[in-house]
Amino acid sequence: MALRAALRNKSSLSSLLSQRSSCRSHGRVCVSPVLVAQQRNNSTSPKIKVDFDQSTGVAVMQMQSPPVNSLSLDFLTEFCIGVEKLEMDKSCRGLIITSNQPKVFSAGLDIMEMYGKSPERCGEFWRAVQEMWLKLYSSNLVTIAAINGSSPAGGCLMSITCDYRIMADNPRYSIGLNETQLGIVAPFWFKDTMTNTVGHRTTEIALELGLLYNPSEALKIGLVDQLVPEDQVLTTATQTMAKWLAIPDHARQITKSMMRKPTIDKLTSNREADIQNFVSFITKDSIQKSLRMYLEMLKKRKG
Ligand code: CO8
Repeated sequence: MALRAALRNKSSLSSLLSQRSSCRSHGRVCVSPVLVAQQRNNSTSPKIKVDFDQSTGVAVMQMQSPPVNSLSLDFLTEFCIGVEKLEMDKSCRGLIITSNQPKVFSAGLDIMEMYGKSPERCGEFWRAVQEMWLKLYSSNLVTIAAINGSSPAGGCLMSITCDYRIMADNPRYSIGLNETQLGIVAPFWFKDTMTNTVGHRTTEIALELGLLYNPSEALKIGLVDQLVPEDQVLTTATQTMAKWLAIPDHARQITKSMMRKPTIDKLTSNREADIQNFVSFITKDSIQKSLRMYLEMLKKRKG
C-alpha cells in the first residue's frame, strides 16, 4: 500500500525505497517494516518472479500473471518494485525480462483497468504505466527482452524500452503497437520509443494502422534484434547479456543516457498533463464503447 501511495503521490518509488538508507537514528539504519518484508521476499512475488545470480550480476525477471501477463495496477506496482530493487543493488548489472506464461510475453495494458473505472483510478493506473516506462527506459542496467510469446501494445512498449530484443521464431506470435485497433491512441512517449527503435516512417505506418508484426516482419523493420527457436530464447538472452556486460558500465550507461535522455525528459516534464490527457480521453463515452466492443471481440474470438 505504501508503494501504491508513493506512485499516487507523484514521488518516485526510489524516494520511498531510499528511506532505507536515509533514515538513521543513533548511527543505526532504521528500516521500514514494509521494506523489510519486501526484501526478505525478493525472489518471488505473486505476479513477478526474480532470479538474481550474484556470480554473473544478471537477474532474470519472469512475468507470471495468468492468463496473459496483462499490465494491471498491481502488476505494474510489483514490476516497478522489482526493477527498483535490482537497480539499487550494486552487484546487479543486467536484467532479462521474460514470461513464464505459454504463448504470451505480455498482452499489454490490462484493458479492465481502463474500462468502467473512476477518473481517480484511471489516473493512478496511468501513473504506474508511466513509472514502468521511466524505470526501464532510464535503467542503468543492461536490459534484454526475451520475448517468448505475443507482445501487443504495452507488451511491445515494455520490449522496446529494453536495450536488446530476442524473439521466439514462431509465426503465431506477434508484436506491435496496435492501439488504434482498439480505438485508442498510443501516447507521445509510446510513439517516441517506437520512433527511436524503427524510425519515423515505419512508426507512422505502424501506429496509424495499429500493425501487429509476426517475428520475421518484426526483425525486418528492426522492432526486434534477433529471432531464435523458441527453446533458445532465454539461453540466447543470457549469452547476449555476457557480451553487453563486457563493455565498461560507465561508458555504456552514459551512452545510453545520451541516446534516451531527450525522450525521457519530454515525459518527466509533462507527466501531470499526460495523466490528465489519458484520464479525459479514456473516460469518454465513445472510447469506453470502443473498449467494450474490443473486449467482446476478444471473448468471441476465444469462443
Ligand atoms: N487486458 C485484459 N484482459 C485481456 C487482455 C488485456 N490486454 N488480453 C487478453 N485478455 C483476456 C481475454 O479477454 C481472455 O479473458 P477470458 O479468459 O476471461 O475470456 C484471456 O485474457 C485470455 O485471452 P485469449 O484467449 O485471447 O489468449 P490467447 O493466448 O489466445 O491470446 C493474446 C493472447 C494474443 C495476448 C490475446 O489475448 C490478445 O490479442 N489480447 C489483446 C491484446 C491487446 O490488444 N492489448 C492492448 C491493450 S492496450 C495497451 O496496452 C496500450 C494502451 C495505451 C492507452 C492509450 C490511451 C490514451
